[in-house]
Amino acid sequence: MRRGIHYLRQLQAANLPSDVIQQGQNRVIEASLSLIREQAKLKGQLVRALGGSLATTTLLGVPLGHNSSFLQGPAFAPPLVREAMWCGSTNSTTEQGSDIKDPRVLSSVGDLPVQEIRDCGVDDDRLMNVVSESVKLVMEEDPLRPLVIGGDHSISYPVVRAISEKLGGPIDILHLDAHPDIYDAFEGNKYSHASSFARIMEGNYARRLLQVGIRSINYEGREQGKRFGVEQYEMRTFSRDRQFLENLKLGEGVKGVYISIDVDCLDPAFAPGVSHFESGGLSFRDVLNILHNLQGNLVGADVVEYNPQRDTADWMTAMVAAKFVREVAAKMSKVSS
Ligand SMILES: [Mn+2]
Repeated sequence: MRRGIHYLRQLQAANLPSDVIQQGQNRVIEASLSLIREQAKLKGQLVRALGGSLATTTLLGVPLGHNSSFLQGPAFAPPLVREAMWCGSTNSTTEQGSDIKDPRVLSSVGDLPVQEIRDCGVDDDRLMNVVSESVKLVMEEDPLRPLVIGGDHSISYPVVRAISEKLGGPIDILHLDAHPDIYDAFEGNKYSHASSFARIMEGNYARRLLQVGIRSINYEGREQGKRFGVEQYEMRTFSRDRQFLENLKLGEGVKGVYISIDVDCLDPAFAPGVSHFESGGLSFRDVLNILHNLQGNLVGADVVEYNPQRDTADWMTAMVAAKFVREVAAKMSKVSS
């Protein structure tokens, strides 16, 4: 059972009453959220004491891979991305001059213990709510703003939902991906990584959804795109669209801008450590040009679908994902020196 729950069956086999199991699950979830909450409180206090920050990007790892349709390696991504961010082969200054060693630019609340929660038999309806709760705990602490390290793309739904609910209205989303991830329920799974943007659009959490890098899309993907008014920019017309995409202004009249980066938006030549090799993609510089020139108030972001089990021996794609995280972090933070 791929999406199955490993230890719960053993618990049931031991004839434990369901209320015992449920109370245990509640305690594990509460303990998990306490760890995130206390880290967020401490980091918020620290940043406020230092002063001068209107927005501090805060990393939250969500090591969840079981909603993938093909491989589940993204569950192992967050620690490797974190490690690559501080790799001694490079320095801590981003291309536009922010220093990610400044705790007002970049902070962290650690990783949500997704596997531990699942091992207690918690189902996805509940797990997705826990992901949302963890994002809200970060946002409780002004000026922290969440940058989530996935995980497969299913996490974008609970993350965007949390941000929209917390801010009290829809946001604009810039979604970089080879795939539109907008199936109604891929292979019957409404939480599939291929369905996250259908859930987001159904919930009215986004006003505009711009999908960039698309090159694996079928009839349902296009129909769902039309149904939800999605702006789909396909790779086959990228040379024509480039000018527009490198001058985006988003988020005006709504609560802000969210950026979701699936590492497979890149051509696999640039990023082999992904589950779905889809040739004909963006270069890393194409994405940075779009990102650096984007005008808008970033309120959250994710970098998802890095799959360490597909990476090269020298962790090349971990460095790619880490640079995305660093550059997005610099873009989202607002620090006066
Ligand atoms: Mn993708």
